Amino acid sequence: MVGCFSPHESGTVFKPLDKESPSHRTLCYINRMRWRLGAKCVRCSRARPFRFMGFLLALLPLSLASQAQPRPAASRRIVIVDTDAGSDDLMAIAFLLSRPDIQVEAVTIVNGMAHVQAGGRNVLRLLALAGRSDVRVYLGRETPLSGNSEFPAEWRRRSDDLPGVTLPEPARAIESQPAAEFLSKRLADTIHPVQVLALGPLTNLAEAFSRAPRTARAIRQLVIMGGAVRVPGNLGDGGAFKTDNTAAEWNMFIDPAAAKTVFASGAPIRLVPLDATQRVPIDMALLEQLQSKAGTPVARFVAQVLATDRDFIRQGFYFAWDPLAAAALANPAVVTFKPLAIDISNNPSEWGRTVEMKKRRANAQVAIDADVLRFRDVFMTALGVR
Ligand code: AGV
Ligand code: CA
Repeated sequence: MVGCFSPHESGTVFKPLDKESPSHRTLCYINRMRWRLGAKCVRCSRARPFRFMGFLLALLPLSLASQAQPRPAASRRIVIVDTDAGSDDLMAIAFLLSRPDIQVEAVTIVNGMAHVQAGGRNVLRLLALAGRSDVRVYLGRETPLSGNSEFPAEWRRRSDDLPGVTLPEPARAIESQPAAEFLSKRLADTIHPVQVLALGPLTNLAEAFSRAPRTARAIRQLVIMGGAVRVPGNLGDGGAFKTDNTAAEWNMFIDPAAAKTVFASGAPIRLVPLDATQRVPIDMALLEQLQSKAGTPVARFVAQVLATDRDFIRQGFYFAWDPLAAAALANPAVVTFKPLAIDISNNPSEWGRTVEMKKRRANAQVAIDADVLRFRDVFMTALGVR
C-alpha cells in the first residue's frame, strides 16, 4: 500500500501500489518518442519543475529531523572501554562520551594506573557528570596474570585520588559480575558485535579470551593503546621507575603474558603504540586552551584531570596516549596504519618488549605515525573547544 494525495477526494488515500493509476508522463507517447524525434510534450515539461519541487519538499522534513534530533541509536557505533583509569584514560572516555556517533555501552576496569575499586568509582562519577549513568561498570582482578609489576605508587595514588578534580557522586553501583565474565559473555553475542577500546594492561581481555576463545574473532574491532614497536619504551620516563629495560611500554610491561594471549587470539587488532603517540605530546599551551575555553562540564573535567599531570606536561613526558587511541577508533585518519606481525616477550631479560616478527603473517594493523593537527581537531571539536 502507498499513500498518495488524491485531488478528487481532497485528502490522502491509500491504494495498493500495483493499482496506482499511471501518471500522464508514463503514458505520454510524445514523451517516449522525444529522444528519437526531438518532439516535446507541453504537459510533460510543465509538470517537471513541480515534480522536482515536490521531491525537494518531501526531503525537507527529513533534513530538519536529522538536524534537530540526536542520531538514532541504530546508526551509532557501540563501544566497550577496558581501562586502567589513569588521567588520560578518563580524557579518552570523556572524548568518546562527547561523540554523537559513538555509544559507550559498558566500561570494564583493569588493574594498572588506578586500583580497580578507585578507578571504577572515578569512571562512575565521570559517567554521572556526562549524564550517562545507564552505563554499567565492571571490575577486573587486582593483579596481573603474569608477574607482579606495578606502576609507580605515586602515579597510582594520583589516579585513585584525582587531586583538584570535581566530580559528582556515582549515580549507580559497580556491577557484581567480574569484568572478564561480562566480557566473555557480551562478546559472544555475535548478532550485536562491538568495538573494544583497551587503554591499559590486557589482563581482562586475556582472561575473557581464555574463558571463551571464540569471542576474540567475534569482536568487530579491538583498538589497543600499548607497545613500542620501532621506538624505545617508556618505563624510565620522568625517572619515577629505575630499570635497565629500555624496550618495554608500560601497559605491556605490567602484564606481558596477557598481552601475548591477546595478540595470539585472532582478534581484529588495531594497535596504537608509542610510535604513534610520541607524535602527539600534550603541552602547556593545550592545557591552557582547555582551561580557558572549556564550555561544558565534560570539557571542564578534561581540563581539570589533565592539570593533575601538570608537572609531567611541563617536563615533556606527557602524551595523548589513550586519547589518540580513542580518536583512532572514532576517526582512523588521525593515524597511519601498517599491517605487522606482533608478539610480546615475557622473557625476564626483555619483559614486556613489543616484538615485530618480520616473517610472520600480520596479526594487527599498527599505527606507526600520527597526524597531530588532525588529532587535535578531532579531539577538541568533540569536546566543543575551538
Ligand atoms: O604507556 C602509556 C600508558 C597509557 O595507557 N600509561 C599512560 C596511559 O594511560 C602509562 C604511562 C606512561 N608514562 C606515563 C604514564 C606518565 N608519565 N604518566 C602517567 N602514565
Ligand atoms: Ca591507560
